[in-house]
This record gives sequence, structure tokens and C-alpha cells, in this order.
Amino acid sequence: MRENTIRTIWQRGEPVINGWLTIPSAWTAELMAHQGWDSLIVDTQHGLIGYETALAMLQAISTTQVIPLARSAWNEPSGIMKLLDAGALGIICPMVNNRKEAEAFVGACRYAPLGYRSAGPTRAALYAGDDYLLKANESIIAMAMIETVEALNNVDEIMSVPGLDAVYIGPTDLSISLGLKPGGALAQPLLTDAIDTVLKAALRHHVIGGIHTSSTADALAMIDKGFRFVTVMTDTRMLSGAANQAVTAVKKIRPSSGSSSSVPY
Ligand code: 3PY
Ligand code: MG
Repeated sequence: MRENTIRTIWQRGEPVINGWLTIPSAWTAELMAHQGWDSLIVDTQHGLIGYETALAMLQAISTTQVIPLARSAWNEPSGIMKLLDAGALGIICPMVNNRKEAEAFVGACRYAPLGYRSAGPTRAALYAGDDYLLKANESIIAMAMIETVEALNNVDEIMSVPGLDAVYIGPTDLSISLGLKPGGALAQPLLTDAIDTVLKAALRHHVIGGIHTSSTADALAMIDKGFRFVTVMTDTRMLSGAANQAVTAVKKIRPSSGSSSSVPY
């Protein structure tokens, strides 16, 4: 089976630098895949992406060595299994709040006897190799999102589920759940405490700690803390940020014009 280089990077103790795709386009997926990311996530939860487009985006990423991953729309087995069959080499699953939900998620990513994934890797076997059914269980990455106070209170039971490779903090949902202002900096005291709690638990359980960030500065700070899977902004944020900068720079010739706003996510 094709090597899942995310595991190789983790074995070296290094962080995986991940990009995040919300725009429903094989072209932008291909363009992003050529920028040197270790992995790219096709986001079918809040990304504006349906199944056929996700398939085309996974194919576009496969024009490079970048590892294709997907965020499932929910912790729901049929959606998870369909993304894996389309060739995602790992799933990041939103809102995993307790041990039972973590077991259901990991089980959906693994064939028996480790789980209950149904066999039918229609594109995955073509992309990843003829021995896919034999090797998928040890290759596919299962990453559970920690993004509620309930999950925070249950980090030990979630992380002790066999076969869970990584946890991933969703700071926006976690901020809302903590009663904080969403979309703010990662460096708010309550959020920082929560982030540290998750990372410490991950280190205790030998599970990889992952986190979503919205700037290169936050990404570097989180890597410094010890996170080993770090997303650096979404494609939407990169596009709007760069466009906004360009427009603002050139519109200086027209002093009366106000500046427009870029998208926060
Ligand atoms: C969150 O911050 O809640 C996320 O889900 C990141 O995409
Ligand atoms: Mg979220």
C-alpha cells in the first residue's frame, strides 16, 4: 500500500503541516496540493463541498505526494466510509465528546476485527494499492476533534480508545462551548488552559495532538508547544486575506474608500 507519510513524519517526531480546503473545486485543491503541504483536508462539514466534488478534489491532490485527508460532515459511519472509499487516507471527525462516540468513530475507519468498516474501497484501492484491504487498518489515520467542554472533561476516556491516532482541537467550537468569544486569538486564558489540558492528555496517552490555527504565527506557536498536526489557515481565509491586502494596497490611491473585510475562517 502507498506509504502514509503522515505516520513517517510522526515517527520522526516532527509536526505535520496541514492545509485546509473549503472551496468546492478540484482546481483549487490541485493548486494547493502543489504548494508543499504534508497533507490537505477536504472539509465536508463546513467546507462547501459535496461528495462528487470531494472525490474530484481527492483525485486532484493525488497528482502530488501530499496526503489526502477528509473531514466528515459528522460522526456518522456511512459518510466516513464513503470518504475513505474515495481515497482519503485519514478522517478527521467533528464533535467527538465521549468514549462511546470515539469508539464509533474509530470503528468506522477500521475493518474487522478492529472495527466495522464495510469493504468496498472503490477508488482507494486504485490510488493506494492492491493490498489496500490488508493494510488499510494500519495506514488510515483516525483523528477525533475535541471541541466541546464535554469532550474536554472526557479527554482521558476518549484518548484511551484503541486505534485512535490523534485528537484535533477545533478552537472556534471549543471557544463557544467555553462561553468565550468565537474566532478570537488562541491566547485567551480559558482557551489556553483547555488547549494545554488536551495536549498534556495526548502526550500521556501517546496520541498525536493536533490543532486548527488561523495564522502562521499561531501555527508556529502551537508547534512550539508540542502539537504534531497543525493546520495553517483555510483556503478561504488565504484567498480572502491575500485579495483584501492587494485591494487595500492599491486602493490607497482613493483615500475616501473604506477597507473591506476578509473572511474570518
Ligand atoms: C473549529 O474551530 O471549531 C473547527 O471545527 C475548525 O475547523
Ligand atoms: Mg468545529
